[in-house]
Amino acid sequence: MKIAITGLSNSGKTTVFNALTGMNAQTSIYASSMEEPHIGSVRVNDKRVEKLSGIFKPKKTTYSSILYTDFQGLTKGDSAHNRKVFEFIRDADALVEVVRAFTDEVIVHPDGTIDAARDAANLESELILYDLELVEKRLGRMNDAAKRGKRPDEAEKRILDKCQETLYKEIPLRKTTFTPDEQKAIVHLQFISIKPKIIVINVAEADIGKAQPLIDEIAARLDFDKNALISLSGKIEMEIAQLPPEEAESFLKDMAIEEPALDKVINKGYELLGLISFLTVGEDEVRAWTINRGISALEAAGKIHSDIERGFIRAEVVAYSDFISSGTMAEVKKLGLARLEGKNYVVADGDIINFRFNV
Ligand SMILES: Nc1nc2c(ncn2[C@@H]2O[C@H](COP(=O)(O)OP(=O)(O)O)[C@@H](O)[C@H]2O)c(=O)[nH]1
Ligand SMILES: [Mg+2]
Repeated sequence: MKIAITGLSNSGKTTVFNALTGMNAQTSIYASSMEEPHIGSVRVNDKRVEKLSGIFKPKKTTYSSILYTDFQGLTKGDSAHNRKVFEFIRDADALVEVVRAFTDEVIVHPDGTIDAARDAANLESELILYDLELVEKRLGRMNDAAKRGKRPDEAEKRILDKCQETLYKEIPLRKTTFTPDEQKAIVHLQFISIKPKIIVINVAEADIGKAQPLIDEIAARLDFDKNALISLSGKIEMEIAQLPPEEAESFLKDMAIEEPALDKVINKGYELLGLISFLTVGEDEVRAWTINRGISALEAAGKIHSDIERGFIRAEVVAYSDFISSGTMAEVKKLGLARLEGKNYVVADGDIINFRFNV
């Protein structure tokens, strides 16, 4: 999964990037003209993988991972600059948008004052504007082609009209329901406002855990999903991410932070994107596989290898909790907790799967 961090300059994007990746990229009090993006991969701390690895003692343990990118800030009203930023993040699966709520005289806000709800609204508008340009360019090209006698693809035109209508109302495309066919028809356009978005409110250290009013305000003003709003202190979280795990834990307690930003954002990302994990175990490898909720055992097999999908016979499935309560695979089988499932079985989060296949 690829997540792009975005937001205005000096909102704390790079600080949050460091908090989420444990890296130490240069932050700055000046609006940076960074040309090279920061890119960092981080593993998804899945307790189940850890536990299974302890039991099977495999040669290799593989967690899912997330790729974060941090690029230049967006600028209100500068669509040429923003286009460059959006083109860089157009293949991301989701956005993490940082809005600034901390005050610090030394760190200039590009619009002069601190107003997180205003910034969130402005950023949403920039996403919408970019997509609107994209739609209009596409429709314009279709029109030109029609003038030259080429019959337009009516289905695509209908969907583009629907997008345009939504965007005109200043509604991001993520709030529109598309049929699976419509989704397929527009996926190549790589809209930005269609991507699931998490808004991270970067609060001052003293405001940790006190941002509910701000969360409510932003949710109301943007008609934004409250569940996708997170508040945290980028600065503190960045410090936490640099600490060895034991120290981090006591620091979190001291600061009354329930869950570090790193886990919070990943969990929200999984939830918003509808992702789950299934697990494979053995002496060679214990591994987590990230998939979309609702996919079949056959498709899950294809995630591992196309041969396993092609030669699929059955999926031997054990729920993680059943395995843990039984202790060993032999015990699981004795208790009748291992199931043989067919191609169409819908994989559940935490399924331990052994694919039987024949090539
Ligand atoms: N006081 C305070 N300063 C912060 C916080 N987050 C970031 N900063 C500072 O704000 C400045 C800009 O941060 P940076 O991450 O470089 O912002 P970016 O331009 O969005 O990448 C840096 O000096 C950071 O140390 C925070 O939560 N509290
Ligand atoms: Mg930066």
